[in-house]
Amino acid sequence: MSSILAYDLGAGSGRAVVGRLNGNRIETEELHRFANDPVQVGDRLHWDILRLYHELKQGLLKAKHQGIEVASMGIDSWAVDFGMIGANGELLGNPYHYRDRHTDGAMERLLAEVSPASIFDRTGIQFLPFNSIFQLYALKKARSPLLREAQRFLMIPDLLRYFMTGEMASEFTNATTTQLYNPIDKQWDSQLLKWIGVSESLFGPIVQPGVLAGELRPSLMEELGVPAIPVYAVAEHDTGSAVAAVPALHRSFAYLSCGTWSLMGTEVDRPVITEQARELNFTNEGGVNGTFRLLKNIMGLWVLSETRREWEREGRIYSFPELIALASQAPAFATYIDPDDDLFLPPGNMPERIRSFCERTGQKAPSEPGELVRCILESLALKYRYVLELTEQLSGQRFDGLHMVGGGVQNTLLCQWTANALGRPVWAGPAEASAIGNLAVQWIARGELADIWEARRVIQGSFPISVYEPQDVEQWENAYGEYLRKTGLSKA
Ligand code: LFR
Repeated sequence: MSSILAYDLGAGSGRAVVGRLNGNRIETEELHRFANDPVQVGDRLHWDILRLYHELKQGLLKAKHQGIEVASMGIDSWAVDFGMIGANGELLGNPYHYRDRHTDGAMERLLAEVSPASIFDRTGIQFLPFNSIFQLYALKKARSPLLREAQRFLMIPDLLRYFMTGEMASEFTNATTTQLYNPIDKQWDSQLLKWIGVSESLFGPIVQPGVLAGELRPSLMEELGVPAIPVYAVAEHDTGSAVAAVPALHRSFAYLSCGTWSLMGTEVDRPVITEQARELNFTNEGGVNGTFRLLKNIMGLWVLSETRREWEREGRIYSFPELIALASQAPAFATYIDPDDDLFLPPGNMPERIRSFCERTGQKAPSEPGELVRCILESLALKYRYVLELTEQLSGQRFDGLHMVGGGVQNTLLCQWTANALGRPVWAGPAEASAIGNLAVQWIARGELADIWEARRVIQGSFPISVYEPQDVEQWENAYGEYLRKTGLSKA
């Protein structure tokens, strides 16, 4: 039984997970877990990319020390962010964090020159102010020296894979999130690059998940004292990997990948590039096996973690279980937010912003921690209902329930409230979906699993899935009406 390795980097933490396939059962073991703390320097917020690379090496060292022979490996991470490689093959500068404010106003500025329809028709990608297209446009407008010197654009997992192997290639699932990839022509879109004034020569070949993309470079093997390990391009966008691991047994299913972000939608065979999809701001991100993820970003547990961080700054330390306990004791349905309001995107004082949202919308502002957390979690559950109904409209399907995967499934209160808000069951698990999807793509590439559907069957049989049946449906139904009214969202 061979051991393979998945690196999964989230916006808050990363992990190295070893997977073994034992007949029809997957066994996983977390070898290494590490924090991913972005670093503010002056006005700019960066990823600590070299530290992350250091942590990847620690994963390999831990495997070696435990006598694990790693047969292959793959890396996935959050999307849209990138590094630039210069003429000498070295990284230029520190990659920006997608929540950095250098992109403020860039999307509006570009959309005043080029119509949203002409960008959406070429990409099928939702408009998020931090998409790589707007980051690059902001760099261009700021006359960033980065663009003058750059020879190659590499997204975060491509970059880390390059550090490890010395080979440069852009992986498909993550490439689609740039909003510069054209899924009809199946290549980088030259017209879009012309519009933003960025040279097409920066963009290299695109490889599909499952392609063997190199092996550890000799200097790294020597440094760590490890043998040559094959490195696969997996679904390098973490959401792509997470959805590959949804334990669905049939073609038509709805998912919620729940972590820092909440990504909700369905899997489709072809991108849905229609006026309705553009108006609802849905996206079509590339998936495994030629599929696409018709989904919408919801701000997710970021609002909660950033709220907790604010309290921490004030010296009030709460664990997540403590916050959940406080929320469950606070009064129900008191105030609501739309987590997707622009207010909540950048890092900062979330309790204050939640209060200002409530004041703006004529609601009594929550003040106690339990009230704030209750407001966030109820609002998320209700927003999930809103987006699920939009997904149904857009895809012409009706879903019997919702598959919820990712770290958010550990929040049992959120799982239950989501089932209540939807009036449908929630099937929660696995929590480590991205790492498992990363492993699954490697097993398929290695010929150990037949295809994505066999992978999903095996995942379904290997990990516990908790079922949440809806409760208090009538109260939640009433709350949904109130929610739409108070947040100003119109009926789906
Ligand atoms: C989730 C995720 C989302 C993407 C956001 C920013 O981790 O990858 O899919 O929209 O992070 O990159």
